[in-house]
Amino acid sequence: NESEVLIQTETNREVLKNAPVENIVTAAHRVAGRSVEPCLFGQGGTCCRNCNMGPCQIIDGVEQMIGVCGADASTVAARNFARIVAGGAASHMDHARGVVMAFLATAKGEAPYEIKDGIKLRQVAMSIGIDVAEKSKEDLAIEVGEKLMAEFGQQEGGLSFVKRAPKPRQELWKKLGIGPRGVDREITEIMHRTHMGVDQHYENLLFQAARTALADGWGASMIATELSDVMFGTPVPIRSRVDIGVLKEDEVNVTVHGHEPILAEALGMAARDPEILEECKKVGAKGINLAGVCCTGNEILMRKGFPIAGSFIQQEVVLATGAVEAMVVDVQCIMQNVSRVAEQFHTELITTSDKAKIPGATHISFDEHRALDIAKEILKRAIKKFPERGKHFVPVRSMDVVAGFSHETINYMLGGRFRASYKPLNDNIINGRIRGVAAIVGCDNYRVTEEMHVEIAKELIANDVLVLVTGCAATSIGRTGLLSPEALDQAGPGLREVLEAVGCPPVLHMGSCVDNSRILIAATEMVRTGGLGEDIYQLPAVGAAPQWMSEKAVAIGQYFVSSGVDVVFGPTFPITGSKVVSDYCFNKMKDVYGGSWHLAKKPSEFVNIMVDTINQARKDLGI
Ligand code: BF8
Repeated sequence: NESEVLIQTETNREVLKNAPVENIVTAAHRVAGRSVEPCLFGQGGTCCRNCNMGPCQIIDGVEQMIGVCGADASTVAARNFARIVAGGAASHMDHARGVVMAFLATAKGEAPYEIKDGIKLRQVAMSIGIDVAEKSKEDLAIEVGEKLMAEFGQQEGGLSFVKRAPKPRQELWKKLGIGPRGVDREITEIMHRTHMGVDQHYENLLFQAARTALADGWGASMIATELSDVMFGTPVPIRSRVDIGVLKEDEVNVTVHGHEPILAEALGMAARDPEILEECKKVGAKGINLAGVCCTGNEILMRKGFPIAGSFIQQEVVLATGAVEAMVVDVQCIMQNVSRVAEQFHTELITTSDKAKIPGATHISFDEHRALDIAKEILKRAIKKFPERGKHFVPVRSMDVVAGFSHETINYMLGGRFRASYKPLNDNIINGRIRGVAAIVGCDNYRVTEEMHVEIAKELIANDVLVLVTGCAATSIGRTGLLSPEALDQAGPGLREVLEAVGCPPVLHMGSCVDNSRILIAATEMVRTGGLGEDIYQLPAVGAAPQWMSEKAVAIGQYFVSSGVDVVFGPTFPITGSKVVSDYCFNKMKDVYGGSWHLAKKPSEFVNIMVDTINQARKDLGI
């Protein structure tokens, strides 16, 4: 029923109404057109498909409704939850592996990138116990890369970056037996322990889920962020634009969609190559307009200022403009339907990862050793498509954003006039000008109203809460103007006073989803600076993913909870079919980690939980 289709964002509605091809079908239409309701057993986490005696659908408390093997709702929900975390963490781990491989190739002079941030390289090296004295940038980079690469296959011992966490936190993980041993090992163990007839205690399963999530946040994601910064430059504040209106009439529009910065950086380099510009001229285009979709967009926005054409829920609509010559994708969050929408236009869909092929797409295998040549080949294909652009509709709407708030930038900008430090931030929290810090992260999703991220962010800044954003939440908040210093007039008086003095927006864009690791580092720095307790759980800080969609979001949420942060998810959470596991995640984890999961549906519920959590932490600190 067309009238029930909830098309999110004004721009999406405008494009679909004016698209040159009628009846473009997007995820929003498919949600409305579903003939069966989503399965409640699946939604609550109590459908077990882990062996072929089933599938077994289990209702908590109904005696005869246990699995054929006898598994009850708590076992099944915990097993399924652990597998979700494994899926999410694996994505970040494989992403990080790709970054380290490109990093090593770069250090050895075998890839066309460079080691851009020598200062950060030395800081990273020292933080993982490597002696930096008298080593060339390249030699040091090889040593760092090899040490971190070895941690993927490591069987025993800890991960280097875990040692950055506050000492009491590390001791807690040790006591609980959940310090990650190797990046890849924890995933294998989850898959083993959730196989039929292995681990059947929900708490034990959830400890392994926590350990795997920590291997993601304090391992893989941190490796990806840190080495990408060293290789491509640590973000500093940069102005750009977001929303579909960034597509250009007179340029070859190439959207790059997915996650790994290695491909996008190469396309960025190739887009400015004289040979490519010459080719553009030949077809009457002024140049290449490279625009991001999803987290790849955040990566090149933060570091290079390239615009973002769309978040997750805009990926099909970006193509529905008929103005995109090529959509180049790598991995994660790419809907298969982009292929069908592309086919309705002149748009070429190009897959580049051998791990991710899509029927109907052209596959050009990307290899960092030949990055620039491959990027040029891709752009030449896009340029050839430009003369074929037929009827199209490019909306006017796009919004100014300031991005680039790495933890180093926050340190520098909020750090006072004389030297970079978190002390002024802590002082402003202690004196109450800033009530606390909240992260709004994760996906956007067709299951909820479009304004969730925005309404929550607005309410929080009005309450003097400093808001940090990453992922598609950052893009959707960016579309409404909150990522620009002009939005400070919507902030509470204390927050406004602090941020006005340094010219910061009230909502700070910290990057892609792997860049949630920047928030872990910022939190650790706040603890280390003093005055706000000895461990992360004491900070007046909270996280939320109000429109989560992907397994990665759950892995991220779990590493925050296990690091001591309260995290609010909604509108559903995949363990609610088991009362025991719900009680454990929503209550008992607070005793175990100092932070727990929370569930909310409406923006006002999110805000209440988040502000209450911050107020309670302030009270406990006596500030
Ligand atoms: O890693 S926020 S929809 S793009 S999963 Fe995907 Fe979610 Fe967007 Fe990035 Ni993150």
